[in-house]
Amino acid sequence: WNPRFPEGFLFGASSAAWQVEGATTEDGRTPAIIDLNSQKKAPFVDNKFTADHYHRYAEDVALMKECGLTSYRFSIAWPRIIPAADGAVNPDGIAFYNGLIDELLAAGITPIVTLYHYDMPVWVEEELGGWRSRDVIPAFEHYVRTCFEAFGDRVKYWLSINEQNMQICYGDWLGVSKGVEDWFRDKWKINHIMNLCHAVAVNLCHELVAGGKIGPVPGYVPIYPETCRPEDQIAAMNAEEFTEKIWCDTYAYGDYSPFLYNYWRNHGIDPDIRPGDIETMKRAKSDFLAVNCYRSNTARHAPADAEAQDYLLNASGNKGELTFPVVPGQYALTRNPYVEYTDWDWEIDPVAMRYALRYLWDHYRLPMVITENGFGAHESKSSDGKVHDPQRLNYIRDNLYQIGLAIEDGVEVFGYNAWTFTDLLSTGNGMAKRYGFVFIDTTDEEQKATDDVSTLALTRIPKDSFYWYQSFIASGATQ
Ligand code: BGP
Repeated sequence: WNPRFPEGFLFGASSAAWQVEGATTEDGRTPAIIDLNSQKKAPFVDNKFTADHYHRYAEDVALMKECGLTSYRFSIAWPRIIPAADGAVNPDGIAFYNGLIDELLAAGITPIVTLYHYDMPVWVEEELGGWRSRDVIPAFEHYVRTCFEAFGDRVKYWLSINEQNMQICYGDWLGVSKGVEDWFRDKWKINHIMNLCHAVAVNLCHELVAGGKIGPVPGYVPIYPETCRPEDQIAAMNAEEFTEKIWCDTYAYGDYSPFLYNYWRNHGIDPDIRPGDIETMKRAKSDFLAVNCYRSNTARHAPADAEAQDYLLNASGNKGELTFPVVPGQYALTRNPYVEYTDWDWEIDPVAMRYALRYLWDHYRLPMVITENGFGAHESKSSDGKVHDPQRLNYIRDNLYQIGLAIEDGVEVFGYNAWTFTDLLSTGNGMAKRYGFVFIDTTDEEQKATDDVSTLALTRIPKDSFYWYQSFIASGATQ
């Protein structure tokens, strides 16, 4: 295999503040909505320690350098920067990210920074009404302006909102639907407010960051039709529209698609679009698409009189516990007999990566960077003290191969950031579901049993996939 990646292609890894930092009550950080969501649901664990990246980032960056990473995608925690309703900037929050950014740059690693990855401050939720209220827009604007002014001299790649599509599709799971009475209708108002915040971030970045580039981060899951039955093809198109295309169209064109306007009209939905909104969105031209892609889905026709079924994700890691959704008249998702599944019933389908890149390039002609792709697994140290993760190694290798093919197909991709560098908190499964190139020697139980992070070793142990990625990057893959 001779992968051909363009000169300067970024090989990195990815994380999110609330999943990796810990130190949730330190140095002025106030609670985020996702902290509360994490604590409330088993088997969620709270994020007070996780990988303790907040205190150990220098050690983590040294390991990134050893691995040969050339980029690191991480997020800034809004409640660390603006902890309270008075809008005062927290100097300790600024100092933490300054330290991380400088450490990365000194190691030759390009920072790629997400502005919003699920950690809205609780004060925004309680005092302004969260994503439900347009009052969030000036608060978000103040926060992102602060970030651009503080870090824009050194950070040139910015990401607006992580997986807005997944937040709207799975509102309860990601904490966005709190306080909403009629989710079916009102999620479109929330979505519109998020689009305005995205636009504010794009426009401000272009104004304030010299040479800055910014893009959205859709979570993209290619949808295959189950058979060549024409109705299955339409079902796959419906699923694609309702879970991702609606969002990508809006980012690319600055307006909602005729498909979506039509859907709103047919269902009597008012997304509360006000004069000037579409102009603001149209002015916000993304420089690239940041793509999170892990897997594929398969759709079949669902007649209008089919029984509706919610998407019940597998939260246990016992294979086979997932329940596929049925949306009457639109689509039903189903199992794909041609691919293997992880213990959490995620399709192991590297070809989906090539499909995603081809599809998005064909539709939007925006350069792309992969900001998430990875393999979640149950893991522990083996008797030799090492952590062997052959499934992850194969998965990452096969995904890179498919990216290489997409590039040969003519798609413009400038980087790959695997989820994730060190183990960190999974959205739904705490430390029970691990993704890292580097093992963090701790369990949820150990973290729960203490309130003092200094009692946890949290030793970093590079896994087999770390050494594979290291040799892959060093092998001159960037020719
Ligand atoms: C993405 C999120 C990440 C991360 C990843 C893996 O959708 O952006 O935050 O968690 O999914 O998901 P999980 O942790 O549920 O396996």
